Amino acid sequence: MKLYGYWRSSCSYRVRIALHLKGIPFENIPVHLVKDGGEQFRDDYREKNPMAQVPTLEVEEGGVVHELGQSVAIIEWLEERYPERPLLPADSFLRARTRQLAETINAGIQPFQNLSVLKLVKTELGGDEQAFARRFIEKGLSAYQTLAGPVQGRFSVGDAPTVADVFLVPQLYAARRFGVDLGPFPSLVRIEEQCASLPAFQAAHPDRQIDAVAGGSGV
Ligand SMILES: N[C@@H](CCC(=O)N[C@@H](CS)C(=O)NCC(=O)O)C(=O)O
Repeated sequence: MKLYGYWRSSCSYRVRIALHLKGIPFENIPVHLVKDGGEQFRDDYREKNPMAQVPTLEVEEGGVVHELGQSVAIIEWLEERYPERPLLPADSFLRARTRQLAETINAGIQPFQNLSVLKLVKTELGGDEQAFARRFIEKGLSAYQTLAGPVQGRFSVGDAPTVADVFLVPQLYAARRFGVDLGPFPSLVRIEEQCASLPAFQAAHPDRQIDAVAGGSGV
């Protein structure tokens, strides 16, 4: 299995966590989002992912190569194909809440902090792209903290890591990069600490990836 991704892309980070939590071996193939105008725009990469985004998971089964994009679709596929070590709770309402938490980040925050969107905000609209991203991050994290309140245990939903944590941890990493004050989100930081104690989350951390740049700036 090959994962095309970028060390500090939050969507790539989500898939790395899921793969490590499920104990699935994979090869990490870096796609640099900035170098040479962005390797995601190269024709050979667009053939794998027509949205020109990371991550893409490449899976070969029965002599057929499948290229999957969109971290939600990838993680849902992993959950179906590798049901042992589940990342969704058994109860249907808790499963729905877990997906709601993940979507609060996936649909409610990440698109508004994405590189190409921030470039437009800055260069075409003349806006402060960092402040723009912070608005959505703070709104989304606040909703997440409220929604997780009644269902959280050591992790976002109960006492085992779920898809919600797979989305939360990369989002908190991104929040810090955008200068968001995490003071108002103490329960999320506490959940993040629990996650950080697990080897799967440690192995997936951006700083541990082969394309990581020490003290890197930009994307
Ligand atoms: N909804 C997609 C979003 C993918 C996405 O936005 N990827 C970002 C990095 S996290 C990207 O490739 N950005 C490059 C660009 O905007 O040019 C997912 O969850 O995989």
